[in-house]
Amino acid sequence: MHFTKWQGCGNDFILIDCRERELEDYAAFAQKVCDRHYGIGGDGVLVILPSTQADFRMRIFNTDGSEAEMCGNGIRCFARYLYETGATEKEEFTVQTGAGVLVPRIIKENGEVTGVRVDMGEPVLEGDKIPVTGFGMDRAVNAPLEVEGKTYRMTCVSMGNPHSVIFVDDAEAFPVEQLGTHFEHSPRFPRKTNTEFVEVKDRGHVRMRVWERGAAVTLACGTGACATGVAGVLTGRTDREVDVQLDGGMLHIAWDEATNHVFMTGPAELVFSGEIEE
Ligand code: ZDP
Repeated sequence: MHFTKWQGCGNDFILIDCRERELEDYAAFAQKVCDRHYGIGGDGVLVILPSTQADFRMRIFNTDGSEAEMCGNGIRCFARYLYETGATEKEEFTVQTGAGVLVPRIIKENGEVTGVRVDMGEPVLEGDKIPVTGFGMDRAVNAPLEVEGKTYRMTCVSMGNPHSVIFVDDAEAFPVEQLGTHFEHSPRFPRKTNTEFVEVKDRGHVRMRVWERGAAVTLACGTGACATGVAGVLTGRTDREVDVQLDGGMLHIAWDEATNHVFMTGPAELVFSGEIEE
């Protein structure tokens, strides 16, 4: 099976085109190929499929084989692949995801692709829809969350997938590797959660580290950066446009007041391609 390997801010993916022929077990395939010793290595598998609702459909599987509703860094890689392989000549097109139909736009400078800007749709803030327990249809903003005997303040946002944003004084020093799994598996999150640990530098710049549901520590999370942008506004810490510095690069997030849509802009780079047994 032919594959291409991509990365967006160091968040890396194995991309497979299944428009002609589907795999029997994407979860098992993801667990095998994402392994950094016995497989290709990656934070997840992106699958290209046909769609009756949009130009294309995207599915994403985490390293543990679980399927996520959406992925931000992945959809930029997905879009660049389709544009550069000529699957579409349009610089802006539609993609069906578990978070609805989203719209990536290829960014070009002097004829060269330099990145992708994605209309990520509207953030979901009602507790039961994220889901996080204890809020009904109210928002969870600066709300207490008990983890490992300590109370943190969380702001919860869904970008199709669940996020809990924790503002901290020092992101570099925060023990993400030790505590991340305890946030992911907190009983407050019926579908588990991605967790962002965020230090505000100023109203337009934040430093974010992430523990991802089904993938542990990654160098970047695009939907997480979007959730961070929204949480920064909801808690009065940042403006509606913010640069999010991640371990693996920078993403620009804009939460548009008029449309309530979140726009994410960032890189997408092909690393290599090859063949692998299914
Ligand atoms: O929601 C989840 O289970 C995530 N781990 C999916 C992957 C999210 C991603 N890192 C992103 O950039 O949004 C790809």
